[in-house]
Amino acid sequence: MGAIDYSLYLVTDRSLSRGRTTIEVVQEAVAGGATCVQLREKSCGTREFLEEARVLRTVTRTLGVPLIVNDRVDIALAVGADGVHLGQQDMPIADARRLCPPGWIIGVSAESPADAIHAELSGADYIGVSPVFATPTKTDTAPPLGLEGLRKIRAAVKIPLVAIGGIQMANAREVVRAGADGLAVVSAIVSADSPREAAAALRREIEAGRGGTEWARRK
Ligand code: TZP
Ligand code: MG
Repeated sequence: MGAIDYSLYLVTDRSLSRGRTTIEVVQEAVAGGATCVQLREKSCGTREFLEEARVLRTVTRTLGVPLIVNDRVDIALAVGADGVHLGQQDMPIADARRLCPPGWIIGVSAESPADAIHAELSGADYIGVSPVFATPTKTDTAPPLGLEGLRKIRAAVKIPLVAIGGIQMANAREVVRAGADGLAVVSAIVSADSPREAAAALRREIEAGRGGTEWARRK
């Protein structure tokens, strides 16, 4: 996989998908403009997670978007995903790097500039800036960083930043303007009446935000 387009980074959540399957939501969201998909499963067993990841691997390959697996290096490796996303309590980057094939994407969640600097020095490919805003989707988070916290992390590292937490239409533009390379979104897409239209609308906001980015793009 070449350079990843993090612009609109869909993070799945079956419990918020209003009865639609994760596969359906992904197909619709990518049709609308999602550029990257992370499979995030917090409650199903390993076997079910693996089976779903395998189907999603085929689907994302057909759709031409990268597949990142949340938390589980083993599942990501087993299905030939493009990479893994690791939180501060998950496997350290150095261990994941040793296990994974060359060119694999490793994303790391950072809750502070110190986390972000550490992740960059450890060889992360991108940082999930988490959370930017408070969100009911995930409540066991560090205090929200806000746009100011995002700006501080932007100033501290050079690798791509994907902002997550409470991102929706009303704030997407300002999050991009504060320095995010991409927006990671759960509920604003998976719970929308139309994930396709929600993704398309968010993409328009991202492009609008890029028209007035405070930070020179570093890529
Ligand atoms: N990590 C930090 S906040 C969050 C995750 C997985 C959930 C974001 O969900 P939403 O619905 O986009 O606010
Ligand atoms: Mg995790």
